Amino acid sequence: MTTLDKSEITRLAELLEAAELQARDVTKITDDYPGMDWSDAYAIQDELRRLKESRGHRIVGLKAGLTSFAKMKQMGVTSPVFGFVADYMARPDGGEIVTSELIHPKVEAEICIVTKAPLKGPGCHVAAVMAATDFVIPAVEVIDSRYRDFKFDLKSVIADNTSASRFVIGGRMRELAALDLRTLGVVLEKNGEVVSMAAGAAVLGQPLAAVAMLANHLGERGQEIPAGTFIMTGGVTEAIAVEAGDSVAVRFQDLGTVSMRFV
Ligand code: OOG
Ligand code: MG
Repeated sequence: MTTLDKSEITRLAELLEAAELQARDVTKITDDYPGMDWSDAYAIQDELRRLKESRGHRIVGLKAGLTSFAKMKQMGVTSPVFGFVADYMARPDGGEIVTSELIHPKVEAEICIVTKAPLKGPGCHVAAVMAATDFVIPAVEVIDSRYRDFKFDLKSVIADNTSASRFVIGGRMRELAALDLRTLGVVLEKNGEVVSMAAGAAVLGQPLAAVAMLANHLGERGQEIPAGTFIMTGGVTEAIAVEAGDSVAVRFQDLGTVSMRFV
């Protein structure tokens, strides 16, 4: 049950989508709706998804966010959030990202998987995720909160589809059995300088735990993760602000490098 009515949910989804498409920030929606709850927040995100699908966009992946201690500390929150990525957000490895389309972009390094079997909560755990993992692939997510100064609370950021904006899949795919995701090192470079490093364990002790949480979150709502789903497990380091002129390369141990230029 939501506390907001259907017309308010639609209005807020339209407001957030307009902010995204026009690259204009807005104040966080909990300022106007302090009583909104978790189901309102996800209902607004679901409406945002419907708006995109109704315009012919396809949802091409799911994401967990705020799954590492570095990110939770950076954003001042204490629990993960879940969202989606759409086809128009994808950019090629080594390609350009146009900053005039964005408000205040930041990059984050993400360990991702593609599933080969459905995952359904409640009760989904890391071993079930292992059994359902087809392969591991690295990505860089460009997040761009629609909220002024990137300041939000959890409900506002969920409604804003967890700041999803652009993503670049790159490097090379590997079988899960060939990797130790916990010790997998990640080095994030901006303009040739190392700006952040971490290992996979930064994400909930084991990045696959983020996928189990996502399956359990969807399970509560009667949904599952279908086979063949691309899933981003959340930034391993804090997010790094970028602007036009910056180039970013993220080196993932055993998974290659993902790079892009901001123009
Ligand atoms: C929320 C999105 C977080 C991640 O990987 O932690 C996210 C934000 O920090 O704006 O995508
Ligand atoms: Mg992310």
